[in-house]
Amino acid sequence: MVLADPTSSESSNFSSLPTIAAIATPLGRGGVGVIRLSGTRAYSIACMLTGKLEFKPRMASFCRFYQADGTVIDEGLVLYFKGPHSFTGEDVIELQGHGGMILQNQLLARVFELGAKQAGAGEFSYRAFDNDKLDLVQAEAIADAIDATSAAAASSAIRSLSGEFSKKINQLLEQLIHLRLHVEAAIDFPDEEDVDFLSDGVIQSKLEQTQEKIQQVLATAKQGQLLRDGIHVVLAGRPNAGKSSLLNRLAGQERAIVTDVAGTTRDTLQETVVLNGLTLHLTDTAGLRETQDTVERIGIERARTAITQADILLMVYDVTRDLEEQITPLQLAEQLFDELPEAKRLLIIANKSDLINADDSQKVTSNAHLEMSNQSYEQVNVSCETGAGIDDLIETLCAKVGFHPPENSLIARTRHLDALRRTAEYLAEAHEQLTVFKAGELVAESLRQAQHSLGEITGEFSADDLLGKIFGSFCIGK
Ligand SMILES: Nc1nc2c(ncn2[C@@H]2O[C@H](COP(=O)(O)OP(=O)(O)OP(=O)(O)O)[C@@H](O)[C@H]2O)c(=O)[nH]1
Ligand SMILES: [Mg+2]
Repeated sequence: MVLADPTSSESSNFSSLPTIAAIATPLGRGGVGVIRLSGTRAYSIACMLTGKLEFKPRMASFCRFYQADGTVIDEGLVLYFKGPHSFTGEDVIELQGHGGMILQNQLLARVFELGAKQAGAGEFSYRAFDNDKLDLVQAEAIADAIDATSAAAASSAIRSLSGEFSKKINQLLEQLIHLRLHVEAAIDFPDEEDVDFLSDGVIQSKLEQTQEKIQQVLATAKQGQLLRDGIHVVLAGRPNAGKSSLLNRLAGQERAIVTDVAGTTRDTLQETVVLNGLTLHLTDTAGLRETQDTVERIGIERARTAITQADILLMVYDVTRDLEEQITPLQLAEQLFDELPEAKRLLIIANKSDLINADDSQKVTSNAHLEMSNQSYEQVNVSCETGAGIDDLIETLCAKVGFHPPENSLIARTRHLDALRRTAEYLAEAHEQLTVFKAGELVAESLRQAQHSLGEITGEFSADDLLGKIFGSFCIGK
């Protein structure tokens, strides 16, 4: 997408930007299809397209849409939003015709003929951002609401869109600016009336309050990021352990082929499910073993790649066999990673608990953790056959990634978490400069950087390439 350079004189005068148009509804058949236009020529294009001389803002007008030679392309409604009271802040026209691809494409071609240009990905949202109709968090929330994979993620995105998350960030920014003013004053007027502002404790307590607030927002944002992105869970283990059966159990349908032949799964297989509100991107993999079979070897290679990319790895083993065999699930994990992965990334799944008798069952049940190399690995006992233990597994997974969304959660992205973490680091630096070194200038500098990092979230300070990346990932027509 070609974005206008926000620093150029053109962007401050959007009348020089081309009028853009795009189909805003999904491609394909539908009762209604919407084409959206934004820019100074949108209104005149609508007049030329329909032969009407006037449209009243925010009123629907029923019209025919004409080709240059006067033939009718389609008929439908024209909606006019006069800038700056529109989504983009520019004049916006919406053409609501019928939802067939041929009709929509003909109408769009005619709109181009009349002077509009194809909108790039996210260009409508970018213009809204550029004209201060939305901040960056809100623009991202539109994309997140559309792409949401769960109801909770969608409603969180809508809350962020309405500005709730931005409000939290802006309150923090205000707090920070206030703090900076205090510090700057303390530097400029040292020992005024015999009071050393840097040491009188006021700045320190204000700084600590801000640090506490950042941690609260960070915790909310972490939940929002999990809601938005979910987690990548890879199912690995020896052939026949029941990995594909587990995938099917979690998916609630027969997605993967299950047989008693060891080596059934050859390729990796993905399925996305939402369980307890958390989106799990599951990957079933080929059973890990030495093999001469070319196809199986490629499958195992793919399994290894998937395993290293997992947020959480489920090492599935067959309780009736594997512990008696040479290799435990932990030894297998160690082989895969050359060393054991962090305990928080690994969960041991003891499968086929329905096949063991009561005595052995006790042994397995008490085995809630596996110990190796001084680390303790959590284990969940399940039966993919009966479904026993599956709820436990889901709860353990949520707990492992710290997922417990509050009632009114807000959607957030990794980008926001990174910026908040950096802000927290600069504040910690400022705290150290203040309390240990009593270095006023350095406190001021760390606070300035903290404010800068925080401002990146709402787009107050954002580099052009970051904006291009964010808006470029939106779909056309947004
Ligand atoms: N009794 C019992 N059988 C199970 C259970 N889970 C899986 N099985 C059986 O174990 C066999 C292997 O299951 P799969 O899910 O194909 O195992 P896998 O780990 O995907 O195997 P590969 O794809 O060959 O690596 C099948 O016959 C399943 O029906 C369970 O909890 N209890
Ligand atoms: Mg399988």
